[in-house]
Amino acid sequence: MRTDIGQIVHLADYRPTDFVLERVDLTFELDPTETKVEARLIFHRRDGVDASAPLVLDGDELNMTGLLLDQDEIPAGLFDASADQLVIRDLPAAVPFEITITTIINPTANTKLMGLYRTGGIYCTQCEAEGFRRITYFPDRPDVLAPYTVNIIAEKAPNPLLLSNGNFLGGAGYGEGKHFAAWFDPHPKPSYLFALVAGDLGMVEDTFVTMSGREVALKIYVEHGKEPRVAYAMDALKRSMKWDEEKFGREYDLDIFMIVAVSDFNMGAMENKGLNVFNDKYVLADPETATDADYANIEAIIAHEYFHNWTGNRITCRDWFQLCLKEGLTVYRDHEFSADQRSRAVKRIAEVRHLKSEQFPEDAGPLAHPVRPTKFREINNFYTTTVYEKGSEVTRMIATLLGADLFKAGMDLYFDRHDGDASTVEDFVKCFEDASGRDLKQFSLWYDQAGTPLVTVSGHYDAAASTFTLQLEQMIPATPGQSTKEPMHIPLRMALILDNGSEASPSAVSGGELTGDVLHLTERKQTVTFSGISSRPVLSLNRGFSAPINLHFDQSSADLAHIARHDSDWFARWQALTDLALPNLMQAARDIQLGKAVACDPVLIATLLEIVADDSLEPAFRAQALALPGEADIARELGANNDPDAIHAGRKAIMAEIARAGQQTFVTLYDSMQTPGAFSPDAASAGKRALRNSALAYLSYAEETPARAATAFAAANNMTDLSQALALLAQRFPDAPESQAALSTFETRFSDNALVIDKWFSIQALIPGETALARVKTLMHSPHFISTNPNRVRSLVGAFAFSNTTGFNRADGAAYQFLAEQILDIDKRNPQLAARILTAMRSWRSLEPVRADHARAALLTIERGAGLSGDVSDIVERMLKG
Ligand code: 0A1
Ligand code: ZN
Repeated sequence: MRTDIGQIVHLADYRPTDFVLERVDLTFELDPTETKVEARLIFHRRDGVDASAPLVLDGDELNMTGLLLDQDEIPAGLFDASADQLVIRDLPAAVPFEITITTIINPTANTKLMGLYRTGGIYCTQCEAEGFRRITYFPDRPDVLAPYTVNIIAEKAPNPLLLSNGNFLGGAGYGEGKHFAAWFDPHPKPSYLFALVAGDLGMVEDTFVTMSGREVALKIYVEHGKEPRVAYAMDALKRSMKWDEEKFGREYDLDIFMIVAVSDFNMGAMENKGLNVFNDKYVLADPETATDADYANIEAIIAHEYFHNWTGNRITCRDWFQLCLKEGLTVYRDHEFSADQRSRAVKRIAEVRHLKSEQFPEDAGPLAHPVRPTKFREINNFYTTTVYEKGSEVTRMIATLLGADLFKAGMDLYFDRHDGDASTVEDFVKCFEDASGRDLKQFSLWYDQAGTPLVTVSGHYDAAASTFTLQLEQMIPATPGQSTKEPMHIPLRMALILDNGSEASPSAVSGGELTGDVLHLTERKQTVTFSGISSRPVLSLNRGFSAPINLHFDQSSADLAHIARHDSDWFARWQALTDLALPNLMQAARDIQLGKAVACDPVLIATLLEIVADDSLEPAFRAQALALPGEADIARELGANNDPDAIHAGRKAIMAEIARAGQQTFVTLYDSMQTPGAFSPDAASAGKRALRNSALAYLSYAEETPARAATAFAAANNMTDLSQALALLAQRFPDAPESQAALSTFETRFSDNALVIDKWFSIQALIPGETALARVKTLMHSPHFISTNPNRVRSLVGAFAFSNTTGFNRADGAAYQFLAEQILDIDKRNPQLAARILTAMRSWRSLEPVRADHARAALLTIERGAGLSGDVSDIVERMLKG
């Protein structure tokens, strides 16, 4: 057991290690329950470090069987070894020395899926963030970089494949029935990027010729029989490699790039140097089993992990507080990649939807933290949407502030200056300051201040003076540990749209800086006047979501409809529709609570129907327009004291009104948005499917019968259409015989495909209402339920807690208690997974009082749980305190 559980680590306490690690030489003798690891580590004492300073190495649940200094046994009195630390005293002051450590580890018993573990009969590792210390004692921190040699010895028959980072050195037989392989990674790397995979897997290979003409072997390993489902991932990999050369000038730097897909993995994927390990959900796809969303995710995650080779691996983080340095930047890069591969506007809308539904609640609740935190108890709990997605938005704002050319110059400088370094956010920002000459000091507050800024705006047109005046005010809400905030530098892209849809060009601007279309809000309060505006304009503000803020601007329905129809920025059009819809959805929830009839603003209905019927607009954009803000979005806007049942019923009522008004439009769309011929996962075809399936969903409200969805289910020839029809049947008409029949057909047809059975679980976990909890409990006894498989647990328990707003938030609190029991159970095997699912309750304080009391009681049940992990106790305590 680790003894540092509960200790808080502070950014301010950072200091370099006393000893410099020069080289790492690892030998693994693999065995399912007794793997022997010999680590030979060459160190020297850092200049200026006291000769009496001991070498302190991290461990976690380790069992050491040997310890040598320069090949001689170290006498008992000169070291202390516990399961979580090794301290060695009396080491040479001036010359390098070699420490050899032997540990015995049990990969089969490793249910935490950190360190070396078994999945699907193979050996696999996960070392980020602090998993390497579960393999051997080590300075397990990202600023300790060294080249690694890895020797792997294993039984040959079950383990024909022996893989590690870097380039293959060679292999041979090794005694009876065994063989070995040696790998060398010349690029100094931190331990979190170490990987080893051994076992028997199928492989698909290809090659990529880099911009300097080097041929790189590309290999994707999957379970035997799954090779036909790898083609899309391989194609996405080659496109990513090309894109990074073209857009960022980054070339791959080894002879081989490998991806291994495994079925038990705590996260999406991992960027280990030259040997990425993936959750197989983000590798495997074919039309019969993968949805359009799956294809898009595979493309994005393959790209993300590949892009880490430069942003993360070649330039890594000095300490874990700098996590956003690699994650925020790499998410920004994968977002740009997907935008270039697909429709940029639709991609941006999807990003912002995700940011608002996941990151904004995190930033507004007890788990709020800065993009670069200053303290943590358990680093695993900081792989958050704030670090990733808000971190990406901060990078995007730098690009917006500087413009494309200076942003590129800053990135080039960063790669030049810091290649091979373990860097900080300050290093990164300095590159943009040096490349542009712009002072980014105030801007840097985005890294340090948590909370979503609220910008309140009012506008006034003075016809006599031909001026348009904007009053802007920013407020950053208090968050745990940060009660007061400084005003931030907020880049707001904007336009003043005239009656005919054209954009006004002001003759002068006073009271604020406008560069191009970017208005710089830097003060707490600012009044900006635009002169030479000949008629009353409609303000389009925060175009493209240039800043991740909440915007309060009381615009009339007519003005919003004007933007929705005429703005040249598609994102702004979607945003205006959202702003038109939200007050209706909020009012509907209030009306339901008061027992009043729900009514929808005719301007919303007319604008929406006009847009979705406009064939000059991309189908994917129209589908986004039809997807009204979700229940979590409405809850967020309503703020405190919200009632999930009323929100759900109100949203349904609004959808039904739109559906009845637009029934003919939806029938036409449903009939016309077909994608005949062979299935193609391209963005345009996916957009048509999305629009057709939205029409189908609205028609289920207009027609109030499962018939059309049942026909769609029977006719579907791809997983997108099939799963959407099934979800519609199950979630809208749970008791209909058609729905029960479809669920069982689906189960039988895909019973041997784990990723599709995950969908079957999620679809049922999301059936709303009072019966949901009993259904989820029953499903946990299904023969398909595997409590040790993270994807399966997430697809049932996770989907229920995160996304079934009515079922999970039932008024009697029974589902909160159910979750508490599940968290305590999962925590015994896999603390990381338990902690992550528990964050589903992060917004518990904004529930109405009865539910909030039940939620608190469930959190207390967890807090009192025996033997709670550091991961879960960190989350539960912050949730109760914040
Ligand atoms: N660096 C990975 C995320 C990751 C983090 C921790 C893990 O441990 C279970 C696994 C993966 C990424 O950003 O993709
Ligand atoms: Zn990442």
